[in-house]
Amino acid sequence: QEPQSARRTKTPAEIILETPGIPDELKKKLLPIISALTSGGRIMASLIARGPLLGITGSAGKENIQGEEVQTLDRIGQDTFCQLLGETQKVRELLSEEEPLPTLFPQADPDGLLIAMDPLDGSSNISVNASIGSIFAIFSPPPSSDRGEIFGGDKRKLIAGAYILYSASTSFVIAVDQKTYLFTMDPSFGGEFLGTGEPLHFPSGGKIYSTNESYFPLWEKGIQDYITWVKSGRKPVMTSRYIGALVGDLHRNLLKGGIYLYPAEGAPGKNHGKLRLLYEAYPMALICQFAGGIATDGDRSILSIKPGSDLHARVPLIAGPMDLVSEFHTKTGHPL
Ligand code: P6P
Repeated sequence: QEPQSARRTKTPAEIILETPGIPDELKKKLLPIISALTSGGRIMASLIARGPLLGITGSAGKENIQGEEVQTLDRIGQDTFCQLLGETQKVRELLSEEEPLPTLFPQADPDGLLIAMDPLDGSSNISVNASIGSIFAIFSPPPSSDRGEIFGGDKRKLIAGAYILYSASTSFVIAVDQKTYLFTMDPSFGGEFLGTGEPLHFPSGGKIYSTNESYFPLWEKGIQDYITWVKSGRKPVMTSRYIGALVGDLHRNLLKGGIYLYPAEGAPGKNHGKLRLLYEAYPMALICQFAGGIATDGDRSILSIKPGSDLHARVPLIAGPMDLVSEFHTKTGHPL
């Protein structure tokens, strides 16, 4: 019997319905969208769990717009979430890492929302049964006068960020109306996602840093000095944990307190790191911020970056609790 304090009894829909800061008009759009995300999460969790038996853990034999090898499950994730979100009639445009341009849903509510997604992030982990995730940024559309801009132009407003983590259990985390909530899929309860309804908050004093240190030679000196310091000069020193999937690394750091770093590589301005602004950094930044943390590009808050016309623009990403990210910025000479 789980201890009473850990009882998970609320669904994402119940949390959204009882959140005073979300206008009813927006709730009517968010509820079917969240239902589509959790339904897609159930489907993907089942396919990922049976992947080796179904022969779907390998490569799809082609590259996506990013020049990355597409895994079969990447395509299945793309098709699954695209269909489920389209069926809500509450999504006007869906931007995906897997497609160069947004998918348009002309039948949708003209005031429908815009969603940017990475349908399956960290897919190189699939074939070795390591954590992977799906990441979503949800935007309110521009005013009707600006409808012509692709994906809402710079008038779209980020209103929620969410991810699904496929791991030892399947988690659904959503940041909306200044709070970040965690739900866990209960396979014995029809795959419903249940949570306590208590908002998540980064623990302070964490001692974990997550980065791929093989890029150390490419980083600017300030970042090299910081990474050297956290392992030797800092009191207490930090320990390294890196799953190679943003959702898995950020989730552990959100629960235990840790900083995730994907710094820019090469000379400043030369390479903007690897992660995508619209469907990786933005949603993770909202999730961090509403859990008492912050995400930056090494200089400024991710949420202060106005995306340009490149919908697949990359940014460096430093994400975690305020104490560790502030410490990073102070040590690298860009105090917050
Ligand atoms: P690297 C996965 O491809 C991803 O986009 C993130 O999920 C992950 O944190 C990062 O890239 C891993 O990149 O260069 O360490 O393999």
